Amino acid sequence: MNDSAHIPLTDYTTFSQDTMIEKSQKFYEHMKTRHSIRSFSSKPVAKEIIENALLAAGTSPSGANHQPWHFVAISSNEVKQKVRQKAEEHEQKFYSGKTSKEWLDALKPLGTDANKPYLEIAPWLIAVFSQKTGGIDEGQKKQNYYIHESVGIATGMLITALHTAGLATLTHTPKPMTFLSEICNRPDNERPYMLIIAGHPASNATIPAHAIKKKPLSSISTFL
Ligand code: IYR
Repeated sequence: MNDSAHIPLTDYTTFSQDTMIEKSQKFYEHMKTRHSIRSFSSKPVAKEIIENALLAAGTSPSGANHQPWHFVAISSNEVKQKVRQKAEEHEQKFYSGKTSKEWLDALKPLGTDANKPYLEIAPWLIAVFSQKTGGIDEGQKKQNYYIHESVGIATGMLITALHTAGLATLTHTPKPMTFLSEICNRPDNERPYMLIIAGHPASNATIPAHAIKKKPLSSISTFL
């Protein structure tokens, strides 16, 4: 097939308006039950579930379809321990001194601190990397475009896929995150974007009341 060939769209599904309304409502109800979880169970999660979620994330739209992402799925206890140790080192600095009072105050309702036991307890950590260069085919070194937008959408789709599979997640962004490149042995054209913790919630997991307060539609949207 030549580079500019187009193929017929054959996998688009049409629904009645009533079905569309029902599906959109159900999806909203489903997404309302996604919560950032900070207390995980060590119950194992099959690799196949993570693979399927990553395949779903890989269908994300991206600049020039270059798919400028790489996901490192970590289940090795040894690697998880390294990640926890480095992340906690950075978080200790974040929470004791170098962060503005305004930022620390904003985090108070979440009850977070420098301790991140879930980085070892949860069965999976998924380190998301963005690629400055790549291209659509393996091994290319072309410029990538709209990298943050593309990786952001793919990460959102990953979280949605994991949630839909029945897993709890946490989006974690230790600052700085460069240690993830070293631990995961990633090449120079990649930057760590986010760390997703995935697994089952601990039986006594709680969520901050602050986190379920979502802005109303009238505040997050305008219809013209
Ligand atoms: N990375 C730190 C701090 C933190 C920052 C924000 I913005 C959050 O929404 C939550 C936490 C931590 O994980 O504790």
